Amino acid sequence: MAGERTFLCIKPDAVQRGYVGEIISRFEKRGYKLVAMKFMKASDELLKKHYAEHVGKGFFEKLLKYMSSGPVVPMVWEGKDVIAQSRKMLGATNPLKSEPGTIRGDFSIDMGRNICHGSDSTQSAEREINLWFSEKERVEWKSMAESWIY
Ligand code: RTP
Ligand code: MG
Repeated sequence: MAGERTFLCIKPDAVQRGYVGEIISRFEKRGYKLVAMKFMKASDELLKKHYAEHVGKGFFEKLLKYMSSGPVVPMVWEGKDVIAQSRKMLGATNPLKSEPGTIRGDFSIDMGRNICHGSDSTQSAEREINLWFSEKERVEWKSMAESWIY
């Protein structure tokens, strides 16, 4: 459905390397609609909730250090099949396994510096959107381009 929403988060390495505009641009150009966005440093408390499924794993402390090392750009995007499509656009978790043309495949080479997060399911998307954004921070608006996209 066109109203499907996902949570994406541009990670600290991408902010430092100047890829914020490029990443946003890929989702805009594909035809997805931006619903919410902020620029912030994520607290350990928030990141532990966000990556709850990974707490206790061998790579967790490194992941926490990486994700809290600088500002991030959390966002909500909307559109047809956006959860699955944005994961495809990101590429595989390990950038060495990401196809060229994907965000990770084009801009990264290390698993611990993989540029951008995307929700992996409907349930994760709902949980992550609610975790990072209040209802007031989500902007309800009509895109004038929509009738040319759908
Ligand atoms: P993300 O949640 O960030 O979108 O990444 P993902 O779904 O593709 O991968 P996930 O399994 O959820 O892992 C979350 C992040 O943890 C780091 N990681 N390191 N073995 C490792 O060293 C390892 N495994 C995962 C990556 O930064 C990954 O994106
Ligand atoms: Mg994940």
